Formats: sequence, structure tokens, C-alpha cells
Amino acid sequence: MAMNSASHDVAERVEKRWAIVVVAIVTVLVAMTIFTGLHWAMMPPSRVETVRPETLHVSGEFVESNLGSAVEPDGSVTVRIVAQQYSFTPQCLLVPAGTPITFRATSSDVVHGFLITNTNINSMLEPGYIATFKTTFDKPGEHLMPCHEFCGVGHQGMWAHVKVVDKADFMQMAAGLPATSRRLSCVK
Ligand SMILES: [Cu+2]
Repeated sequence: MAMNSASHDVAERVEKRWAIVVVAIVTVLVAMTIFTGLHWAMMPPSRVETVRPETLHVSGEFVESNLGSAVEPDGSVTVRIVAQQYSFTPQCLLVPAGTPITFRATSSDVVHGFLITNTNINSMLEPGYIATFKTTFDKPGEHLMPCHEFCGVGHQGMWAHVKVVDKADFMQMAAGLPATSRRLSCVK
């Protein structure tokens, strides 16, 4: 009887110790999630939008003439991008500094990665789904945009660039475009 109650005590102590370890690990992970969510504005997209990858180039939002940066009536900018093996269209994104930017991107073939260095943008581009991200670039400069999901033999060469320019310069370039194609990029 005495043996039994002694081993019962040991088991209880060990169980309590492990319970504390588990609660501590969960607490650290939840704290990290809250920290990155609030501090880096990293969070999963809140809605799911679908698109047909087979007809992407034929009609709808992602036809080639609609890709690139467009100025919205409220002064914000929307950038539409298609990823395919092994490039992005456009290959060089042109955006203004100090302006809310919405990126809308999708893939026409396999899963690609969408990451803009030194920003909160980091996602996968899946065929059939539209990834939407919002950001504001504080100052003019250049950012790299590598595909960071292995997508085939040409994956390591799949890069694009993001050129952030002065807001006034950007708006002047946008105003100078013909009314039929109000889309900007740094590659013609
Ligand atoms: Cu890729």
C-alpha cells in the first residue's frame, strides 16, 4: 500500500512537470503568432477568391493588358500580377512611395511563391486562387521579388523586381498614359 501511494506521488509530480512544459510551449507559440500578426502585419488572407487558370489570358481581370499598376479613383494603386513557369508578368513592378498599394496575384500553371523583400508580403500563388495583399512603401527604392516555392527546373531563375518611385512622378506617368491602357510597369 505504501509502495503504491509513493509511486502515485512520483507519477503525479512528473505529470505536473510535463503539463507545465506543454503549457509553456503553447504560450510561447501563441505569443509569437500575436506578435508577428500585430507587429509585422502578417496574417492569412481573410477571404478566398477563385479564378479559372485555363482562361486567365483570354478574359477577365488577369488578361495581359490589365496587368501592372493601375491608379484607382480613391488615389490608391492596384497591381495585378500573373506568375507562370518561369517568370512573373510584369517582370518589373512600378509603384509609388507613400501610397496604399493592393497586390492581386495568381498563377497560370503551378504553385509559385510571392515575396517582396523588406515588406510584409510573403505568400503562395496557387492556380485557381487570387492572393490579395496590401502594403505601403515608405520611400523610393528597389525590392527583389523572388519565387520562393519550388516550381520546376527553372525555379532558381524566377525573379521579378519592384521599383518604388516618388509619388508625384508616378502619378505624372500614369496621367500621361493613353486612356485605353492605364497600366504601368517598368518593363514595356
Ligand atoms: Cu515559380
